[in-house]
Amino acid sequence: MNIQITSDKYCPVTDWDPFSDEALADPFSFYEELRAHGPVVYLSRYACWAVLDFLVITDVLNNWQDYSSADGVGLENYHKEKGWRPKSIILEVDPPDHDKTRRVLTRVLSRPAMEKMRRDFAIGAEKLVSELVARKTFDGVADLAEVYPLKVFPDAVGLNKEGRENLLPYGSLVFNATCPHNQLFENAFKEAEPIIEWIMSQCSREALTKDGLGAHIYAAVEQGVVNEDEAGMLVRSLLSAGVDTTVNGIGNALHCFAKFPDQWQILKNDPSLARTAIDEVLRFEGGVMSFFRTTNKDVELCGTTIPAHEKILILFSAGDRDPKKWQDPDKFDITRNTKGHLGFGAGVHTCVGQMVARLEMELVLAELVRQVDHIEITADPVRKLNNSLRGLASLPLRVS
Ligand code: OVM
Repeated sequence: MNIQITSDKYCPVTDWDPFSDEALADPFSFYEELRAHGPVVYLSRYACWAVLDFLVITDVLNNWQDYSSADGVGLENYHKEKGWRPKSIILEVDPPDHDKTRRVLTRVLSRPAMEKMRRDFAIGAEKLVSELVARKTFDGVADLAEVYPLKVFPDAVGLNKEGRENLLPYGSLVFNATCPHNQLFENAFKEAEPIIEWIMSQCSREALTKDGLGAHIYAAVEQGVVNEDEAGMLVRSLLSAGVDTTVNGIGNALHCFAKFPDQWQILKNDPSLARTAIDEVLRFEGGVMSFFRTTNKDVELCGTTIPAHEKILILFSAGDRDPKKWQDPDKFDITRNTKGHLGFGAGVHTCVGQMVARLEMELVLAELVRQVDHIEITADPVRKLNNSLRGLASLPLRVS
């Protein structure tokens, strides 16, 4: 990569493309190279700034006043242009608007709902893992990571049984769209219309069962907290953020434990480590690799002046490998203190659905710990490239 320092930006300038296939496939070596030049760099290709250091990232994420989400968390700048879809009323707004919608989802995902999900999801995990263990060889992504969330989560939301094959492509759209209109973006949008249409049709009150998370969102209308349209938009948020992310989470977890059998043995010996193991998977592999913020005013960040209404790329996955924060950051170590990792973000927008994601990952891991001694990779894993998500398309496994 070509790093040049120009005086007008007062920070390193690079033409590196974080959304190139090469960077998305293995971002970590690039982060390291870039980090050596400073915590903030200017990406000339996209006319935006990027932040790499854990502390700088958490400062930015905690300062929603200056670093806004309201102009979108993608490269598209709603201050200047229209987005590809009506913007999310929870992700792409700042307080106080954000707090109102967030409270609705927080309540919908509160303890009684989680306890019900735990009971239902546990049955699904037991059944699926038992089937796969009996088969011995399977694809960790196509047969497990994609199957499990796509069964349990839409059931919990209260979605129709038909059309669920649209959920993953929609996730792919949503997360590819936070970035430039590159080939990945174009591919995701090739046949997008029927997918978007199906998703929107499932967000209405009538389309949902009477007792799922979706119906609970609509209950907030009766309480006068949100209106009918807003309730539909919050269902859309669940469907946007709740599927692809957990598929990758489970796939990445399988990948880590297959790659590092010593860590699998540590987990087998002490299954109570499952929770930190999940956090370490999220730190080590990352979930969402990057999102943007937009400056609300001229700001000074690590000595660099950034004008108002400019985009800043938050490289969560770089922060989670920052050696100033993490000892031996490139080591997958489920016994480390993972507190503060950026796998679910940080600040007011920290993932509101993380208990659901954790639950799914935990139940799958727990079931594997119970039934499997060894996990081994039988052929090269294939990466699934996405502009903001890190995950696999295929992970051939043998378990015994
Ligand atoms: C949303 C949403 C929430 C989190 C992540 C996300 C782009 C979307 O509310 O639609 O991915």
